[in-house]
Amino acid sequence: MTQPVAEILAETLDRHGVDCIYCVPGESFLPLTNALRDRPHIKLVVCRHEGGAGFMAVSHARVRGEPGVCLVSRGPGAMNAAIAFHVAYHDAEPVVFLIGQAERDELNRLALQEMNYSKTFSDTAKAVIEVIHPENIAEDTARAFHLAQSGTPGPVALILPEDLLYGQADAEAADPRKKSRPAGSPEELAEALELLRKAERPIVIAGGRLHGQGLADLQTFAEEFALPVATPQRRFHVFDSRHPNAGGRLPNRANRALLDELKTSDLVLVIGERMLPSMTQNFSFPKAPVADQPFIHVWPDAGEVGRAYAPTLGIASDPKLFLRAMLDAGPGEVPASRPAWVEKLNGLHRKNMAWQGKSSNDGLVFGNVIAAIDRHMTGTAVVTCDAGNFSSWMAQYLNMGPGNMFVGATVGAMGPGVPSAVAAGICSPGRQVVAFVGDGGVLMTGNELATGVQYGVPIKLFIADNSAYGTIRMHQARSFPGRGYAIDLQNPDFVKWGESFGAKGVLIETEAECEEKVAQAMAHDGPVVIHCKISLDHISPSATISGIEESTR
Ligand SMILES: Cc1ncc(C[n+]2csc(CCOP(=O)(O)OP(=O)(O)O)c2C)c(N)n1
Ligand SMILES: [Mg+2]
Repeated sequence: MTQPVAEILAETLDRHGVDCIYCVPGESFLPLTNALRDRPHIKLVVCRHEGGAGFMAVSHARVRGEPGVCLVSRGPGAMNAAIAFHVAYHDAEPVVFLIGQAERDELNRLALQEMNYSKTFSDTAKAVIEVIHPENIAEDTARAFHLAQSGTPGPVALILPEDLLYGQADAEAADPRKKSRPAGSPEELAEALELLRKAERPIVIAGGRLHGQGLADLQTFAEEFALPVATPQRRFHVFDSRHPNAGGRLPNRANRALLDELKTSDLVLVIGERMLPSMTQNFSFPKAPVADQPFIHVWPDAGEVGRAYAPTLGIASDPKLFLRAMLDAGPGEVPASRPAWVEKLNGLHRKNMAWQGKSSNDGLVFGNVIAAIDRHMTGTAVVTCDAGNFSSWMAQYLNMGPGNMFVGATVGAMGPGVPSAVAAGICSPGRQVVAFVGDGGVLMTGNELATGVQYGVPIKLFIADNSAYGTIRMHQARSFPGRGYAIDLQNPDFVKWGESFGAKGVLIETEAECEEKVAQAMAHDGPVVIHCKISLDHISPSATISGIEESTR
C-alpha cells in the first residue's frame, strides 16, 4: 500500500515500543514531527541542546534496559549530539539517533548543512544507515534498532534525507527483529563451574548489562556460591552495598587496601561489563593483557571477550543466561574457607563506606552532604552523575542496591548529569531522581533543567561548587605542584539560577546545616537545586590538594 514515508517511519517506531523520543526540532524532518503529532502516546521530549537530548537517550537506554531514541537536525544538530554518540559507544548503550540530511538531489554539492555521516561517525557509531530508497524506510529502521541492541550494544545513526520524508512509498511498517541470545557452550559453562567451585579467593565484578531478574539472580548466585561481588565505576547499584556479600566498590583509583586484597584473589569473574579502563583500574586489575590469576569474562559478544584481554575463559553469553546456567547447576561443594574470604572483603568494604565526618576551613567537605542524602534516599531512586572529583564522595559513601539505578558515563564525559536525570524522571516516572554535578559540569548542560521543569520532573540537583575545575587542579598538584592554572571558575548564584528555572533553591554552606537542608530538599515534591559550597582542598575522600603537593616536596 502506498503511504507517506514519514507515516511508515512513525508506525515502525511505534511497533518497536518507542514511547519517548528526545529531540531538538529541525526543519529537515518536519513530516516526521507531523506524523508523531498524531501519536501522542509517543512522547516527543523537546530539549534545549542536542547534547542534552543525546545524553537523555543514553540515560533512557540505561534506566529502561531498552533502546533510547534521539531525533536531531542535520549538520549542526548532529554535531551537537556527537558527545552522546561517544558516550553510548564507550558505555555500550543501545541508542538510535534519527538525523536529518539534505535533499538527495543536492547531495555532494555541500548542500545546506549537508554532512557525510559515515565519515563523521566512523569511530563512534556501530553503523550509519542512510535511507536512500523510500521503500526501505521500515526495513532500515528495523535494522538500526537491531544493530543497536545486538552483540555489544551501541549507537546507530539512521539518516533521513529531507525530500525522502516528504515522499510516499509502497511499503509497510516493520516489527522488531527477533533477537538471538548468545549463551556459552556446555563445555565453557562446565569449565566456568569448575573454576568457580574450586577457587579459594574468587571475586565477581558485576557490570551494567545486568538488569531486572539478572540482578536478583546475581544476588542468589553470590549467596549460594559464597562469592563476594564488587561493583565497578558508575555501576554501583548492581549489587546491594549493604549486602554481606558486597565485596567492595571499584571506582577509578579504588581504595588501596581493598585493591591489594583483591589482587590476592585466585579467580576473577567479570560479568556484564567490557574490559575498559573504568572497569579495570586502567588495565591494572585484572592486569592486561593477561591477568595474574585465572580470569573469566562473560559478555554477549565473541569479538569482545578476547579483545583487550586474553582471558582464561571468555564466554560470549548474555550475562543473565550465564547466571541462570550457574544457578541451575548449583555450587556443589565450595571450599570451606570461602565464607571467611567473603567476610574479610565485606569488612574492608564496610570500613571504606563508613563516613567518619570531616571538616575543612575552605568550605564544606562534600562527604557530609552525601551522608545526609544517604539517610533520605529511597531504595528505588535513580542516581545520576556527571564527571568530576565531587563524584568520588558519592562513589564511596552513598549506599545503593539493585532497586536503584546509577546513571553515569564510564568514559568520564562531563555533561550527562542533568540530562540523564531529566530522562530518568520522564521514562521512569514516580521514582526519586537525585543528580550530582560539579560547578563546571552544571553549566555545560544544566540548561536541560528547563526541560525537566517543563516535563514535571521533581529532580533533586546537588551542585558541588568548589569554584574550580577541581579534578584538573588535582592533576596539576600531582604533575606540577604549586602551579595551579586555568581552573578557577567565577560562578553564578546557583540558588537564584535554580529558582529562575522554577525550581526551589537551597544553599548549604556548613556541616551543621546538612541534615536539615538535605531532608527539606528531598521531601519537597518539586524540583530542587541544592547549591553546596564545598572545599576545593578536600578533593576526594582519600586526598587533599595540599597533601598531594606536600608529598611531592
Ligand atoms: C566534556 C568534557 N570536557 C572536559 C573534561 C575534562 N575534565 C574532567 S573533570 C573536569 C573538571 C570538572 O569540574 P567540576 O564539574 O567543577 O567538578 P570537580 O572536578 O571540581 O569536582 C574536566 C574539565 C571532560 N572529562 N569532559
Ligand atoms: Mg568544581
